[in-house]
Amino acid sequence: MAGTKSIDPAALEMLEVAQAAGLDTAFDRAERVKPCPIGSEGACCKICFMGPCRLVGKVTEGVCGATLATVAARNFARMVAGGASAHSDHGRDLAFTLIAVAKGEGQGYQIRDVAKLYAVAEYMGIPTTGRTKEEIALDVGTKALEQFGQQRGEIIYTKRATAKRQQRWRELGLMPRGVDREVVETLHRTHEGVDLDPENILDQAMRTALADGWGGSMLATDLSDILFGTPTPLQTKANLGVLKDDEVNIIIHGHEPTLSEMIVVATQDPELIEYAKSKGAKGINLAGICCTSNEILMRHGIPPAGNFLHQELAVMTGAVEAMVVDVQCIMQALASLAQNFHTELITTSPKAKIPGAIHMEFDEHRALDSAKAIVRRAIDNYPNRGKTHIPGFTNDVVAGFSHEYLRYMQGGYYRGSFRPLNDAIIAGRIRGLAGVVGCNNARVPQDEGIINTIRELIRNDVLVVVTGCAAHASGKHGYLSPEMMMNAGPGLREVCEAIGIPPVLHLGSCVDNSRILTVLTQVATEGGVGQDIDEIPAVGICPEYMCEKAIAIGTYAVASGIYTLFGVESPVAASEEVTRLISEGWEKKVGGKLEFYPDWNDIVRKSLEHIDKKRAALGLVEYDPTRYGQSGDLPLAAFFALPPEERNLYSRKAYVQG
Ligand code: NFS
Repeated sequence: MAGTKSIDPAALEMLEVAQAAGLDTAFDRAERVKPCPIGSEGACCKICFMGPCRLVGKVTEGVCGATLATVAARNFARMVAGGASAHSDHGRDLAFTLIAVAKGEGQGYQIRDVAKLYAVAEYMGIPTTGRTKEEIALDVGTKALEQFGQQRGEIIYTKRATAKRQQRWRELGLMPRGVDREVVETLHRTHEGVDLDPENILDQAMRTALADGWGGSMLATDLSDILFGTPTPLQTKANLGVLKDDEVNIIIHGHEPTLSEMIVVATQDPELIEYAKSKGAKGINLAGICCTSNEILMRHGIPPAGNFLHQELAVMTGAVEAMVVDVQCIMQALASLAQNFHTELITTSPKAKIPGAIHMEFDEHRALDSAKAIVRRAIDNYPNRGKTHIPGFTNDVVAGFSHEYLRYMQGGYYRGSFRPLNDAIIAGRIRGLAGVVGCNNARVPQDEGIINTIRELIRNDVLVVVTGCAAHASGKHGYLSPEMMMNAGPGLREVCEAIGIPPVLHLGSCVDNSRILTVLTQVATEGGVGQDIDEIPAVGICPEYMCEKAIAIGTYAVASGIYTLFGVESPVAASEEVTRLISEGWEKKVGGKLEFYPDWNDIVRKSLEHIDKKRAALGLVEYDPTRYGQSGDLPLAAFFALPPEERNLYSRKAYVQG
């Protein structure tokens, strides 16, 4: 049975442990708790108290007369609002942190990337000459905060889209205002008896998503880079095998880098390391789960223990002294599961408490003290550890490709550009681009859709970028290691060798999907492969989506011009009209469309068809897998003949920050 639940050997091993111990996981609950067939397809309306109305069979309208399309569109728009809120609220907290740091009140934090601070100040029209970095940071933080609540007019970062895209948004009335306003308006419009036109509701869903993608999320990415450093490639390992039998294991799980960054600092504190030794441990080992893991992976090389469905499995190793969580994607089941082990579940955000967990509130004004207290508590728990079972699976990972680094690696610090990438697409060495992103979902085998999709795409010379839990899946299964270029198609392999990259590039957490928007815009601006995102041979894929954030991301990807394919099932399948509106309808408007395919084979097929169609529309040479691959084999063989420690293709020294 376990074999159908995951393709990850570490997960399968832990599921056997769970079964033997009689412990329950999301994998089991997904079998027991059947999805509601009406709600799962978008046909349930529960926004007023004459209902809930279930629009199935002969029932074609609710008590108020709302049609199935209106109900499904409203449900969809509310998912977007929920997802956009989560990502953007995370961005807002980073603005508060930057302001605190600028005022000298952010204990332990500093401004790590001054070059990025200047770049962001320039976007925002904030003067930099003759000013200290703190003065600039204060203005940037304050301006960022205003962006969230901007009531009228276009938010600043939409200027970062191509001129064509901006024009399109303006003409369609999709140009977003601040995300707070868009979310509130979406909740208003989808209240009982307001906006009843499905198409109009879905337009507002796009506008709300854009306010996140080109607003809240993009700000979250930029402010994180300013505070914690813009990522450059780092090497580490991934999967549950990164936990250590003889050290204090702390897992940081959730999303916000403000917490995890300070925990990283605290775990490196010599005094605390000594304290851990005094308790019989050899040291302190930090690992991550979900997106906060991506944040500290790409900036510090902290190993990820796994993705969303690994959170319970990590606790079940019995080797985790503390699982420290902040916000988003945290299962309530962790609290009761942890009762079976010595593991302490520690919540840290005033926004996210869990019954049964220990709450140690994290305050960014005394961040380091808060982090040290948490680490100390974990150390104190080490002597309570019982029997452990750490599955011995890890894979090599290279992570941390920011769009800045991608530019840099294609021409150096002064002459960075996207020209080599565009030339490779034009020549057909690279067939096209794909972003594979998003979650695990306990209703489908863990990692199966993600990994099969990626494997087939790189085999077909599609360069893949990954974020979120799809990035963790890639890491766990070896897809983020340079050796993976052996499995890429011949043209893509040549490019990977020439630039020195794996065929699958880790771009960060889910808010960093905004980096994908930036990369695609820069590719369009570079020229030769279309003047706007919808003309580029590129797709967005979310094979195992689980939450509203994924729907929000998918929607801003589409509104930015990306053909976006989701796995699992469509949350609006009940309404043919809404299904048509978000696919063909949106394609006519914005050039991108949203489709759902439960079978990853369909996702791969549709993606390649789309990429080839876009290549043809641009008049590029037809993709031919036999055209390339001879020249590259020799250097590749020489590369792998090197001892592993000399195979580091990434000279980090050359990339000067700040
Ligand atoms: Ni994204 Fe991150 Fe993972 Fe899905 Fe959850 S961690 S913000 S939502 S499950 S990818």
